[in-house]
Amino acid sequence: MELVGEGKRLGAAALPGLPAHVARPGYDRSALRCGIVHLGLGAFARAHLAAVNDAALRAGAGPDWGICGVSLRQADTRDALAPQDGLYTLALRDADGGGAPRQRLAVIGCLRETLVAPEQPVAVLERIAAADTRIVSLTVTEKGYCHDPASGRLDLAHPDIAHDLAHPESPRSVIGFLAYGLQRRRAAGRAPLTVMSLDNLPANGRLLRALVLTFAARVDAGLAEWIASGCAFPCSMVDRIVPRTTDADRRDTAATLGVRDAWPVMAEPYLEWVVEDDFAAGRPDWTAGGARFVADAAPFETLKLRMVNGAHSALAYLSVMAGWATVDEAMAQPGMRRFLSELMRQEIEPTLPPLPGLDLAQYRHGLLQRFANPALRHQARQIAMDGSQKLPQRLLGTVRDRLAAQAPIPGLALAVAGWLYFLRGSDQAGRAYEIQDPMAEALARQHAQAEMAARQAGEGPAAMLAWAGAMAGLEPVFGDLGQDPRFVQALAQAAQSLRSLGVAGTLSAGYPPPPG
Ligand code: CS2
Repeated sequence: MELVGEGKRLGAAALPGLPAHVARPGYDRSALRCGIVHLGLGAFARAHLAAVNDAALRAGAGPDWGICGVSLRQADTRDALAPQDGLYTLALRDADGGGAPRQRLAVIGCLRETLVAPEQPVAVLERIAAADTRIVSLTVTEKGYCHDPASGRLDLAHPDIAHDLAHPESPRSVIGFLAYGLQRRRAAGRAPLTVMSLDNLPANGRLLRALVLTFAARVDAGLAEWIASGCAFPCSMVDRIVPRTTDADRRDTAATLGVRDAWPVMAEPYLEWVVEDDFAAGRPDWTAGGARFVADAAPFETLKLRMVNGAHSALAYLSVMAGWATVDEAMAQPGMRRFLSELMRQEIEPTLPPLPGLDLAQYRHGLLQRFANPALRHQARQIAMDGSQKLPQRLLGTVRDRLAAQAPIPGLALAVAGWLYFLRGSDQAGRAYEIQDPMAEALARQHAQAEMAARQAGEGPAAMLAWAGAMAGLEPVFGDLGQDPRFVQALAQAAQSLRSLGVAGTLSAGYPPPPG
């Protein structure tokens, strides 16, 4: 990361001098207490939760709802933002009717404190226990939950979990931080609070509750009981595309602001947040920033994970293999838009629970427009990360529902085959890349075994069937799906097409074929 040039830096003193078109806090920041402790202070949280919370504060939510942001691994966010009084810029980018890029800038003010967990683990635990704290929220990505993706159970063999069970003063995992932070809270005689997951996992609140309770029960049965009976774990659906910030984004933001911002965040204007109205110790009125409170978030989560994230992952693996760097570049390739549209229309949409009032065709069109946004430059490689943690809820649940309904899965199989193909570690032009995935080693072993099985099976369809069967045997990801011959057969067919025609050839041939 480069610290963009010389000159004045964004901070409280710079606010009055910013160009008039840049929105700014407009509430009394110095009066803010940290009612929210947020674990995982990445770009997504700063462009989603914090942006919505900022809107609530501007609308008069009051001084209780500042955010203490916690980075779980690196110090870079704190190092960038602390010298700026926690202020940073959010740039919402898209294109106007004529296709010209445009952006709207706002300085977000609700981040009042930043902590770095490995440097100050006790400070983080104390923050969770503090009297002011009423919500602990999380964006730690799928792998941060330390669970087995196929079964949803806490992975007790995970090195961070094993470490945390032995080190109550210096946990590493979010599960450890939550359990020991709540233990301190209980010991201090403070009231239970809300623990709110904002990650792309189905029933994220219920999953998190089960993981925390499993861990807490090993620490102290009374603690587990206190958490189970008093803390709330609302489920939520979150949606906003937030690419990683680049140095070009930093330069561009500095040029517009007239001051340097070490870590602005870029996002699309679109935002969805549907959260269950189940809070143990109050909450701000986030509707001011576009949130919706509901009794049951499950249908919204399924819609979002299967349509947005399912299509995103399908596009990402095929694009990496074909050498298309960004999502908008991939969307401009012959066949890609059609493939994603048909994947959603024919295979994903029939599996979705009813959502009264939702026009699915419009949602699908809107989503394809969002992917085509030329101002985001969202890297396919970023989405391709951590596939072992993402595929179950993005694609495999849909596959299961389709198979249970005796329905065909050619598009879903192409998406999954894209991931398996991507795991070979080099694209179609032979350029090597690293597989970033907590299961990278197991995936590489499985891939090598599958290649061997294919060679032993000979040529053509038999070889592809052996290959697909071996890859689908990856139990932590596929569970029992790997035993279903219909799944293995569809995977083999899609993989065969990718191998013989390549990604571009497969898509322009109109894969998957129309039904009937
Ligand atoms: C993406 C998501 O990186 C990924 O895996 O699919 O981060 C996606 O951009 C968001 O979930 C959109 O809400």
